Amino acid sequence: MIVLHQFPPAFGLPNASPFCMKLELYLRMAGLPYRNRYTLELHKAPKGKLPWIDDDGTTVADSGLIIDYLKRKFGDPLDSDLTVLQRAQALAITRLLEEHLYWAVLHDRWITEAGWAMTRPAFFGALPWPLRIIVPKVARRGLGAELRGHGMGRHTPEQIHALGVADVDALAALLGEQAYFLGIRATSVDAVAGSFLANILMVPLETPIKAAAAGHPNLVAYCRRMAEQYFPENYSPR
Ligand SMILES: N[C@@H](CCC(=O)N[C@@H](CS)C(=O)NCC(=O)O)C(=O)O
Repeated sequence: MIVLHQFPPAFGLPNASPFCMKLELYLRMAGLPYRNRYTLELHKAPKGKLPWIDDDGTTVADSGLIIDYLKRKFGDPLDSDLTVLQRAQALAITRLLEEHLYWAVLHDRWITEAGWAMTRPAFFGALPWPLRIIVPKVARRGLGAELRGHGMGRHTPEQIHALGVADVDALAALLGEQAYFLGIRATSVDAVAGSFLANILMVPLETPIKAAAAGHPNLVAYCRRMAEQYFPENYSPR
């Protein structure tokens, strides 16, 4: 049995980490049985980040590498008939979401005061005193350093929002009138897009990036479609 090590649910979502939610979404889309193990123990994760899996003694870290592993071991029901062009489109969409838009969202959650007022209690509220005071400060400082290391954190908030809005507008154009990002059938890139868009549209934090996404009816409908199809039991869509 696959054991999925991920953060506990937060913000009314299956997971407030888009990478954790992506993997759980993929497992559901591919029809693979799994069990959740909710954890905050990053030091036990093979690469110090979540999610990771333990598949009957085989540990694999990184959502993308885990999906590659799952495809090799259990087959590829979602992507096996994709063309070379569709695979390239999926890769480009994935990179946009994971390597760019993600960092703009992190900025809004961890650096802005409104975001921090939501993130801090949701992620650290269950810690005992004095960890509840110390850990969030250290984590926020570390996240700020990561944002600067990436480069996103060197921009002004206005510039970060403009960059994120451009990503969201591009996603809306790419989705167009299609039901899923590559056409009429859901493929693994929808695990990425569905989880990242839910982490913008279905989180109670009002930002220019969320407003831009909410202004695209196709993205809003897509997000709901994915939620209702794959997480009918534990979503509280806003
Ligand atoms: N490339 C990784 C990224 C995973 C990732 O960034 N996870 C974040 C949560 S969204 C994490 O565990 N952060 C903790 C940390 O960096 O200390 C994947 O696809 O799994």
